[in-house]
Amino acid sequence: MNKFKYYFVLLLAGLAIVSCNKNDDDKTEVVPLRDYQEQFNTDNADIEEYLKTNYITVTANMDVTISPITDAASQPSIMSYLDSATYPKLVLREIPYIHGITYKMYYLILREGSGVAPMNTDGVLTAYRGEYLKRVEKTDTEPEHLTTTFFDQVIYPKTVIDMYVGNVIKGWSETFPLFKTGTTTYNGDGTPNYQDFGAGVLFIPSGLGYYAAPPSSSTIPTYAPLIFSFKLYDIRRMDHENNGYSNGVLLENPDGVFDYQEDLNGDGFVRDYRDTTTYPNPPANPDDSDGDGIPDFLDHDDDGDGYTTRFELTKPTDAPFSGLSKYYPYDPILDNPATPNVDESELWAIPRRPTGELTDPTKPESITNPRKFVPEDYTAPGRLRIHLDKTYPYQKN
Ligand SMILES: [Ca+2]
Ligand SMILES: [Ca+2]
Ligand SMILES: [Ca+2]
Ligand SMILES: [Ca+2]
Repeated sequence: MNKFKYYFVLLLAGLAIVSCNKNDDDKTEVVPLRDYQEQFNTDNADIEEYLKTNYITVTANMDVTISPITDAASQPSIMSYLDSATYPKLVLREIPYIHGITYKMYYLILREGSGVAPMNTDGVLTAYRGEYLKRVEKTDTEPEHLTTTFFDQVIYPKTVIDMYVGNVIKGWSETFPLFKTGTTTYNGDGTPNYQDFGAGVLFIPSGLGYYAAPPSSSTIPTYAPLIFSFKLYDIRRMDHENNGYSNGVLLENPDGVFDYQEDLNGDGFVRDYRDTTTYPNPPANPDDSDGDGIPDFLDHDDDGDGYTTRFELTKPTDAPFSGLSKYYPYDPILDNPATPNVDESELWAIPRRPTGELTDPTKPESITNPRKFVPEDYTAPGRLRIHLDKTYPYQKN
């Protein structure tokens, strides 16, 4: 379903590999990608040195300044916050499977946030500032040392970034779900005020950044670890089934179940392990109901029963199923008190296989003698919803 996307990614990588033109005889030298494990070891050593030799100051609005330590007594290193009981707290997170190795990534929690966390495939509205880390060789006047160079920032974000379709670096999508939004109030002119939002600093090894292929429009060198400070202002829930690309345009056909509702093991992440460029040795996918390799968040038929999820979620046309949509919502929706003239309630959520009386109690349950739905079938917590139940609709044999 998404193979076009992978071709695109491969093409980008290919361009980076062959772009080193040499000599005047028009021969192109192919530079192989560096070994992922070796590059990670180098990056991690640089990041750890940086964390031990720099300190951070944070304003009330979560703006950060990181500077080299000049007075160890008054300037605790960033590394000293590792596993701290209070904030700031530095965390070392293991991220397995990407490029066939287990990455480790440091991130600093300045504040977790009081709102909701995005999935790794959701949209995020974030203010951020990015720098890259570089080791400078020894010169006659200076010893070998690490420098950081600013490359990009957004202070007043207006665009939600889709972390899946937008193809953001893994250092972002593997970390943002560990933070939450805050609360938003609006000024008289409609401009937003964000409070209590999650904020942090990411220290990203190059393999979870741009590796050998930084954006050509940027000043980032190849194989550069990245440092992002960010504020998570808002998120947008996404529903990502699509039919690939046509002339570069994504043909969207979502199934009506948001990605976060297709996260079967509830860990905040859904991943497509068919992308063997990113996952050369993939694990079993915990978010793939029918085990066909297509994770639920991209699968048009989650339970593999031959009926699309969209079909299985379609409400009958007779009363009392009238509502705002012809499809069942995932859970019942309550009326919004902020809009007293509109009734947004949708009581008939995605049901489980019906558990009521048989249509004809004298005969066994079958495709021609189904049970009737009862109200709890639409509301029982933890119910196996029909689009994930292979035994519904009733099988023909
Ligand atoms: Ca979906
Ligand atoms: Ca998951
Ligand atoms: Ca599947
Ligand atoms: Ca199905």
